[in-house]
Amino acid sequence: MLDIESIRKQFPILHQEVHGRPLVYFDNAASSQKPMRVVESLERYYTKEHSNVHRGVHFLSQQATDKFEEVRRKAQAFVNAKHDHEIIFTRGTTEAINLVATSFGKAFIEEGDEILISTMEHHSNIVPWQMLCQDWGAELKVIPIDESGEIIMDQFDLLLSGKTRMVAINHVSNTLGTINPIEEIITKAHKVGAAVLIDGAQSAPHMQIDVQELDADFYCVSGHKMYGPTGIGFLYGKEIWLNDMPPYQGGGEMIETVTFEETTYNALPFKFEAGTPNIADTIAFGEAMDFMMEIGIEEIAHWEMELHNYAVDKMMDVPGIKFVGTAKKKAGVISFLVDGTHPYDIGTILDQQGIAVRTGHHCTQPLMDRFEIPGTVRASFAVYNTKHEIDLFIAALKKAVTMLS
Ligand code: 7TS
Repeated sequence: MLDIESIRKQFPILHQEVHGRPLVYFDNAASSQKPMRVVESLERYYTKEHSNVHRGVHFLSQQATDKFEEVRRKAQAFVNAKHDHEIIFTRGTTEAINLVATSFGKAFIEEGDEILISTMEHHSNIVPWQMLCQDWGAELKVIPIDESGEIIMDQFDLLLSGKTRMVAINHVSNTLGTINPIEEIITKAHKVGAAVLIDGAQSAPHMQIDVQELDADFYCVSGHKMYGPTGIGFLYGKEIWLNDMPPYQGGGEMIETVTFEETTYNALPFKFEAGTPNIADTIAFGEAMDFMMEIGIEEIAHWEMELHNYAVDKMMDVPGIKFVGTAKKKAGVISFLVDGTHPYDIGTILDQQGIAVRTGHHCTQPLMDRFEIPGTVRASFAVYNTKHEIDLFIAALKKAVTMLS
């Protein structure tokens, strides 16, 4: 059993009032809050440890380099990558996907090739592929989903072919909470010679990931959804792909030798990390991964599922409630609508009662079109949330529905 109260104590931001009510933070899929050890790491770094990395012989530079590179090994362990040089630090999931779409595109995509994504992708896992298709004359194909928010696997089988070069899919949908059958998708994609990129923005904060067992070619995460700082995340890429992909950006760090006539590139991972990296946030991200590992990812997943089931059960009593996303396998995300009300109005009245949820299309506009809705209200959980908070949320939601009907 997790001691949620002692976990909550590590998050000062949770202990405040909003509009005169205790804050209930249920917007964790957008970004999670930070434990003190992450905040302290940032302060320590800037008050005692700052220096540039990979270039100085002096003490501070070497210490910063050691701490920075230690996080690469933590990230390697976090997703169980085979090599630490298969971890490329990026600003987050969005930059990781753009890196792959750009570099993989240059190396491997030709006119007539196909890229497969699903209906439930975040814009970050749609737009980079559209740009790749425009650049190289490839075609974007979309795997449909059913009413419950599950991928229709028969349709996936039909769309997959010898022309498919890349299947890019989220592990967990940020809007529906669906956990996708990525094991099966990866196995089938590999049979036709396609690579698979998994958008792990919503899975890495909530479930154990093993990229070797999955046999994923690329896996992308965002630190700020994993109790870490904003502006840092990473791309896992199989060495065999990364070695054959050209650099994403040019500059310092990513070179071996430079003359005006010719430049040769550095080895992995530095080939993909041009310029001074985000040192402070990377080191603090290491603290966030330690925080998760020390609690235990399985325990986090288990508690969030308990919160999810408790909330769904209580929400059934709310008049006119309609859940959007009822897949058999789900993570701690609940999207819903209430008959006769607009999501924005529900969100605003909840906010007035101290409850932070997200409303709108959640950067999944094509998914909203699929369900023919303008948006949803979304409550999403983290390890520090409690059943008491869900009770406050339900009471506030019932009040909102009464006010609006
Ligand atoms: N992919 C998924 C599945 C996401 O949920 C998000 C962010 C991203 C990619 C982009 O991550 P970033 O860290 O690079 O911005 N999702 C959300 C959300 O649901 N609400 O706000 C951001």
